[in-house]
This record gives sequence, C-alpha cells and structure tokens, in this order.
Amino acid sequence: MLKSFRLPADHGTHVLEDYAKTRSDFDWKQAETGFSWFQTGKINAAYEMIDRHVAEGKGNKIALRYSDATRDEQYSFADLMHLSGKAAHLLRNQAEVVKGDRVFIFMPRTPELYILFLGAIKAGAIVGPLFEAFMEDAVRDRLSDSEAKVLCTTPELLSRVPVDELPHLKHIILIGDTVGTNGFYIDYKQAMQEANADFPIEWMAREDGMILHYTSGSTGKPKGVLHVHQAMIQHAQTGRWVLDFQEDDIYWCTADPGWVTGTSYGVFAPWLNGVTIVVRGGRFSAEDWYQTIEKNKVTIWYSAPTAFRMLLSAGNALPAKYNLSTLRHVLSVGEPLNPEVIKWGWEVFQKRIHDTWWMTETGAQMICNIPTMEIKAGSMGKPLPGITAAIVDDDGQELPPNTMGNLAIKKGWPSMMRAIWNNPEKYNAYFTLNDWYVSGDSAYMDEDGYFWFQGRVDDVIMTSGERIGPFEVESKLVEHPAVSEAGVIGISDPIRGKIIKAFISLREGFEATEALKHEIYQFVKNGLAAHAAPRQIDFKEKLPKTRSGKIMRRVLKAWELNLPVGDLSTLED
Ligand code: 6R9
Repeated sequence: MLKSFRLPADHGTHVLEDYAKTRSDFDWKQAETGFSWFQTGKINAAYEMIDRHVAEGKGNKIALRYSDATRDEQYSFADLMHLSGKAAHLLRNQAEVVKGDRVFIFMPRTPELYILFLGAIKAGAIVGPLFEAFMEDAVRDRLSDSEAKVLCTTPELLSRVPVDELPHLKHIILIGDTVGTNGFYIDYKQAMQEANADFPIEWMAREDGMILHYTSGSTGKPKGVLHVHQAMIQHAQTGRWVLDFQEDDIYWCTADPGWVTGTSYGVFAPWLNGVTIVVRGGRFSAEDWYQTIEKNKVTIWYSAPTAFRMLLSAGNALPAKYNLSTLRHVLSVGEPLNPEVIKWGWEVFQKRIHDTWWMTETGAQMICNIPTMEIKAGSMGKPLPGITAAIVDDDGQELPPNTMGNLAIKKGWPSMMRAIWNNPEKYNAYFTLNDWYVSGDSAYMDEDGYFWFQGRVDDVIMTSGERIGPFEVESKLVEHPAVSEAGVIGISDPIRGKIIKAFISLREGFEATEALKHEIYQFVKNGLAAHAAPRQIDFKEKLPKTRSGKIMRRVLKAWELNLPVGDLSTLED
C-alpha cells in the first residue's frame, strides 16, 4: 500500500461547522433556499450568478479580474450583468438563438468568453465550451454531434472550423478584428455596441439543459455530457463546503472553461457565491503563476497535480521571491495528487493541498478533503454530505474496506449528468449496476472512510497475481529526485502475466542513462514492492497528456504495441 503521511485539520469557519452538523442528515433541498428561484420559481443560472448579486446591492463588487500580456481589466457584477445582457440580445436578435439551441464557444480565455458564456445561458441556450487549441477534426466532431446553431470564435481560429461541413451552423460570431458582418458572420464588437443591455432573461425549468461538455472516451469519439440548470445547487454548495468561499475571497481556478473544472469551478461555483475570480490568459510559466498569486492577492487557488508538479520542478528558490502569504486554501483536481506534491505544498506555502475527486459526468465535486478534515496524503478524501459513494464489485455488491474495486456513486445528486448527447446507450452504460453510477475509476476505501484512487479500471495491472494501480507506482516514481513525470502501463510477460513499464520525463539536469534506469527500478523495489517496480523504463522528453493534465495511458499503450492511438483531440499538443 502507498506510503502516506497525515496533515492535521485546519481551523473551521462558520461554513464548515455547518458542514459537520449537516453531514449525516443532509438533504440537497437544504442547499436550495439561498437561491432566488426558491422564492420566485424562476430559474436561470446566469441570473443567480450575476444579476442576483446586483439586485442584492453588490453590483459594485469586482466579479472578474482579467490579465494577459496586453490586457489588464476588472469587471464588476454590474458590468457583467450589463454586458451579458447585451450578449444575450445579440444571440437572440442577430443569431436567432432560442431556448435549447446549442451555442459553442471556441476562443482563448478572455473576458469576452465569459460574457458570451453568461449571455448564452441568459438566452436559454445550452452552452458548449471548447478548448482554443482544438484542431479541425475536434471542432467538427463536437459541432456536428451537438448540431450547434451558433459558434463564437476569433478570426484566428476560423480556419479550424469546417463551415461547409456543418449544415446546422447558422451563425458565427467573430470576436476580434473582422471584415464586418454579413448574414452568417456577426461582428461581436459592432453588435455589442448596438445591443440593448436590458435583456428579459429566459426562465428555465430545473431540468432544462445548461451546458454540454465534450469529454474524451478512452477510445472512439468524444461524448457530449449534458448538465441542467439545477446542477447549480451543488456548484454553489460545494463552493462553500469544499472551496471555503467567503465574502472577501480572491479566487483563482487555473482551469480553462474547455474542461469541466473551468466551468463548474471556474464560473458557476464562485459566481453563485458572489466571489471575485482571477483569470490569467496566456501560457503557463512558473514565474507568471507565482506573480499572478502575488499581484492579485489570491486567497483560494484551485489547480491540478500536473501544474503543481511543474511548479515543483521549477525549484523552491523561485516561490521564495514572491509574496504568497495571502493564500488561505489550496486545492487540486484532475488526477491523483501525489504525496510528494502535498509535501512540497506544505514546505513551500505552508499550505495543505486539498484533493478533490469528481468527473465531467458528476458535474461537481463528490469526494474531497474538506478544510476541517485531517488529510491522509495520497487519499482523495471522503464523500460529501448528500453523496453516497462505495467500492463495488462487478455485480454491484459493496466490497469491504481496503479492497480494490469499482468506485461507484448512488444515483441522483443535483449535478449528475442528464444525458450523453444523442447517445442514450452510452448514457445507460454508466448505470448498469442497479442504482449505482459506475465511474470507471478503480479505488479502495480505508477503515476511516477515506477513498484511495488506483487508476482507471482499464489501466489496472495484474502482475504476478497482484492487482496494481498505476498511480501507486507513478507516485513512488515522482518521489525520485530525477523524475519529473511518470506514466505506467502493464505490458505482457510470459511468466508474470504483465510487467510494469514506466514512461518517464526527467527533471532538468538529469541524464537518461541505463544506470539511472536501474537506480529508479531499485528505488521503487525498495520503497514499494518488487512486483511493482518497472522492469522496463523509457525516457521521454514529454508524456502524452490531455489539456486538463491527465496522462493518456492509452497512448502509452498504443506506443508500446505499435497500435493506432485513436482519438487525440484532447491531447495537449
Ligand atoms: C474533474 C475532472 C475525470 C477523471 C476521473 C479520474 C480522474 C479526477 C481526480 C482523479 C485521482 C483525483 N480524476 N480527479 N483521479 N484523483 N482527485 O477531472 O473531470 O476530465 O472528466 O476526468 O479524472 O480518473 O474519472 P474529467
């Protein structure tokens, strides 16, 4: 079992004392009372995120701080109410958007993206965010599967939109210097100037579609995961419990809205709670990130293990140059958070990095280390109130503690996906074990109820009669001073069934030698177990990762077996 260590609980706030009280008898209905629709019966998540705060007298509060290499801007809640009203008008009047239409946004992370995102929801559309780095095939797949009516993009990205092959696409809104408007293309700047800000919000039903996130399956085409307006109940509540949002927080979620983290926790959770968000455009650099925290006096920071590992690799002298003392709460999502990274966070920021587990399909956080909990490094934490999670076998029977199995959730939480777009079969395939949603992740639960991630079910390795989760080995590997990132797969072996093969990228200053391979093998053998040690190691400049930072083990497997790599639309580059 993974070597772990523990960090004590932080001090609780009023919000978290609440949590302790409600934990056992919590019902999601209790989380609804804070919304205006609880009184009015009129639902629209964009209203709850923006206009409600203006109605409650907080219009002057800063909602968004944006900066990149050339821009540095702030928007209050009143500004965003005004601008998203205009965007909604533009979408309704010029792009002919009606309730339920799919409006996609394919552009860099700028204020205009957020304004159009809000505008689309105000107009009753289902919004579909796409990573700006998608190439033509990825864009085509998503726009045609969803039968998108409108696309918001920039002139620079237009060459990746195969307009002629998208019969359902009726309008493209262009953000940037354009050649002007005709019936098909709409010039955002010009149209926004003309649009009326006072938009009569489209009131929705709780179960009406709100957002469509395409997520890559392990093979085949990406699937469109649909979430509905009432998902906001869980976005808002987890924002308080898990992110610990308070009135004066400055919150930085580093995720792009093309990934579910960048919407559920980059947009919905903070703005539903009236919290100021920081958005930093441009590419990752360690200096830039530390500077962003210092300059904005960030108090809550939500990022991913891959980013933390990059910061860790940049060394501890760098963060010492910045004032990072405003940070109160640090969180992680997307892949397993290695104990090594938690140790680094503790040393460098004197902060506990809190892991959170959830998926595009779950829509919001499910299993977490909340601030008032003791952290067991390497564990994802415990299920939130209102969430029943278990480890089940392939027949849906609950397994005893410390047994690896399928991580499953009892159906029916507010932010649960409501459909896989156009694909009921795929949707039903998640719910084959009675009332359980089967995540596809493999994990175990310990005797204290903490959940430990082991890998995707498809990635679990049987070697010498033992089941090994790749994460356990990868986590050990990154403890080695030479290892920056590691991805582990099983490869066939006539005697052992499978043996462990590791793909490793090295930290700066280390050379890829046979001696180092041997040293790393010994390191895992001594620290973990002989059967878990990688008998084969390939050094790679970079590992294949998704844009949300997940190591794509199926690409490693394809490399190994010389097989086609399948859909690569979500690959980093
Ligand atoms: C939010 C998000 C979901 C998959 C999930 C799991 C992995 C997410 C994790 C984690 C270990 C965590 N994952 N959080 N693994 N520890 N805290 O990432 O959604 O892109 O759909 O990915 O990511 O394998 O099944 P999504």
